[in-house]
Amino acid sequence: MRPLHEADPKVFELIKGEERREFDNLRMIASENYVSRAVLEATGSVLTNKYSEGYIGRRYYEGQQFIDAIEGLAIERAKKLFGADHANVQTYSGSPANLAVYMATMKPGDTVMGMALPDGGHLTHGWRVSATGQWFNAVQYGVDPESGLLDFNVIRELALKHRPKLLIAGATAYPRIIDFAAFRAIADEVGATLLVDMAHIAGLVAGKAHPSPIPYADVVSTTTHKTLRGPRGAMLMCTEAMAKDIDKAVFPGLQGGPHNHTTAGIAVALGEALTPAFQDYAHQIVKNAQALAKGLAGHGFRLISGGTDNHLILMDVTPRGMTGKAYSQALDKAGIECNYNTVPNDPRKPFDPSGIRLGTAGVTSRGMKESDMVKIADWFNQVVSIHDDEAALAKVAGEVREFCAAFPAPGISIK
Ligand code: DSN
Repeated sequence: MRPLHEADPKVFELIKGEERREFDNLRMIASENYVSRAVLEATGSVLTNKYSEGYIGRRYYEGQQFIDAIEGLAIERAKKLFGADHANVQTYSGSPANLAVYMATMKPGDTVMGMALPDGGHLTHGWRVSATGQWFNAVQYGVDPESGLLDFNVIRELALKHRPKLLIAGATAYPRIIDFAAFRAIADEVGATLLVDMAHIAGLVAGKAHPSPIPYADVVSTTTHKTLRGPRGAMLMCTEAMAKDIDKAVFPGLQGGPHNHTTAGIAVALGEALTPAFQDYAHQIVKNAQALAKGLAGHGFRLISGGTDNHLILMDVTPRGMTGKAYSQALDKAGIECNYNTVPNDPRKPFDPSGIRLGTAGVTSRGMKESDMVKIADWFNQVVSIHDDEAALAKVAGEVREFCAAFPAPGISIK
């Protein structure tokens, strides 16, 4: 019955250290956020004790009186929030969710077409080191190297040539609105199932700050922990026509028992996303990203596609004399967290590429606004000139810490 700090002080101290770190730093990794206290409580609940293989009313274990109701709430809220016909909230995370769509729509060796990882796609969109690139015939499209934009003439030509069974739209590092209608038209022309992976932009879609893929896609996959601001997890939403195949692919096709504590956290996050305040939040994320983009461009950084329509910025830092890795490591020492990233047509290797990727979901959750982005852009600029001066970087980290202290962080009790 002992609390964690008594039962296992080592783990307790490490968690406290991470909490402090998350409070003191500008967390600008585009796929991260801060969940609410309520989501944390649901995720850290006794629901972790329960097995419930199967679906509501058809389980392989007894004692589902509360689990069925929790899963039902998550499903109803997902359907309402996104206007979907059907939702499956059991997938463990984004990669297994995408794999379930492969299983529901293809046999090994069939052709999938998705966005290449170095151009902003995801591993599970058919990249060669992933099971999706090894077990399927993966054809990859990219972005135009000059504009950084999707070129639908090229994508259409590729689809007509290879006739994929599954066409995937969606990205992890694409700063512009994705034209889902254009993908739908290509899928129809070649007879492909259209999967939209909206993991990065789900919160923006929920808050009506980005067009929804639901009217266009046969299946939509999403993680729940990025702009949507829920626990680490994922969901699949699809048409009635695909519901049975999707559910069968998730369980028993790929998974056993769902993680019920995560399902409860997802239900709570979806409830939060259904409020008017979440719409304001989603729009503020975009306003902040645009203000930050303007500030960074003003400091001479080369922004891929020239700016952003969503929560993320991808920029080539080599014109400022840095590589992505050295720069992101220097930023981390200065209390600003992002990740190094390839840029379209990157001449450098993925482990030390030309760019960095950053996002505004986390800082917006702390209540930061456009004027704060100007200050943050100035720090990005300053870190270039002091990147190998440990003392100067530590001084900026101190300023960042002081700045962050004025913004409460959801889920974190430090004040
Ligand atoms: N790994 C995630 C990201 O950082 O974008 C995508 O799943």
